[in-house]
Amino acid sequence: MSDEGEKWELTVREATATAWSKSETELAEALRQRLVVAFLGSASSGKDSAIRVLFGLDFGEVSPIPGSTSSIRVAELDREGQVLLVNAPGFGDVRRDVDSTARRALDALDIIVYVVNCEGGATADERNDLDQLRRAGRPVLVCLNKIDLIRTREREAFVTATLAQLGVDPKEAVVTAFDPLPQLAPGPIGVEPVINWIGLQLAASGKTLLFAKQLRNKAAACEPIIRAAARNAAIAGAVPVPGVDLAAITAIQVKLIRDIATVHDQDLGQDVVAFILSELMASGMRGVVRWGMEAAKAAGWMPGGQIAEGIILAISSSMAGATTYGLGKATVAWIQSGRKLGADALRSVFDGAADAWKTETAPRGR
Ligand SMILES: Nc1nc2c(ncn2[C@@H]2O[C@H](COP(=O)(O)OP(=O)(O)OP(=O)(O)O)[C@@H](O)[C@H]2O)c(=O)[nH]1
Ligand SMILES: [Mg+2]
Repeated sequence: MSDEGEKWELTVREATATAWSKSETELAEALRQRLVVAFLGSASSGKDSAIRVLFGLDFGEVSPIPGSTSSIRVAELDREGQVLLVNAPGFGDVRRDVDSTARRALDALDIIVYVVNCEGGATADERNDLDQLRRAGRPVLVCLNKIDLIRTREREAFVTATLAQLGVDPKEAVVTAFDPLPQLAPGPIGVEPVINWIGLQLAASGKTLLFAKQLRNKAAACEPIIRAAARNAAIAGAVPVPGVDLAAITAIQVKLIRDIATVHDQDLGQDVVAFILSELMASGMRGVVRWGMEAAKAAGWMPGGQIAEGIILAISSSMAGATTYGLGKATVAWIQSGRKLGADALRSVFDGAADAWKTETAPRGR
């Protein structure tokens, strides 16, 4: 290995060691949290189907906790009882019908997923429900479910009209088919946007990891975690190249790798994390740095080799985001390959993802 390569690896190892104990504490804290997610909505709208496709769980076979009634069931999703699911019709005040433990769960709701059956459109009862839930001040995601039953060319107009009827902002809604008819759709629709919305919503309370751990689709579960890390890295704005202060960015990336492992029910040692970081970032970095320079030249930012200070900042922030996103996606690929994926394959996942992030976050109209 070249001198520069060795120096780089040492720097990464030191930065990883520094970030390790902080990430240990943060991980433990995140896993100590409690989470309550409710699936509400009128009869047959698709609540059980949503739970099945998200968590890989047949809610009907989970025994409800005491205090639940047949119409409002509360169940523990994990053995430790930290994650509770509520499954209830949405009409009126659902708290009325339950007692003790179940009521405490309802009082601690973190997220409400309100499932509407597209077939037949929205009803006044649903509008009232949503008004009431919003007044209670909980985040509510509206799923316009069974979209497969609406003709493709009518969908857009239908969705716009239905959301207007319900008084729901399109940003608070996802179009879904949790259990589509096989002849109308090859598989569920809208599951990933639902996971992303909930994951990003839970980031503020630090409960995203607990939620992600319970999901069946681990790659999708990691997406909001990777996105949040990439955004934080972009804010930290440091460029992880040799010679530049690595501390802030490495702390975010070490935490990211450990979170991804946790979602997959795995535990990676400090050595392995340092290895992933130095391997991926060192090899991926050259391309990313080149990209930054090319972009700056193309934009006419480097007249005579001079770069204005503000522009360097803009590039480095964007690179920190892109490399962190690439790192997250490569880590998922590596873990899902049973830790077998080779360096070249990893690098190509890294490059592809970093590029996708750059395209997605590039300022428009330039
Ligand atoms: N076509 C279509 N059917 C769906 C979809 N989601 C659910 N269904 C069907 O709708 C029916 C009701 O789904 P459930 O998931 O049991 O709905 P629920 O809200 O739990 O119903 P209740 O508990 O009875 O209130 C089932 O036959 C599902 O297969 C969808 O996206 N498309
Ligand atoms: Mg049901």
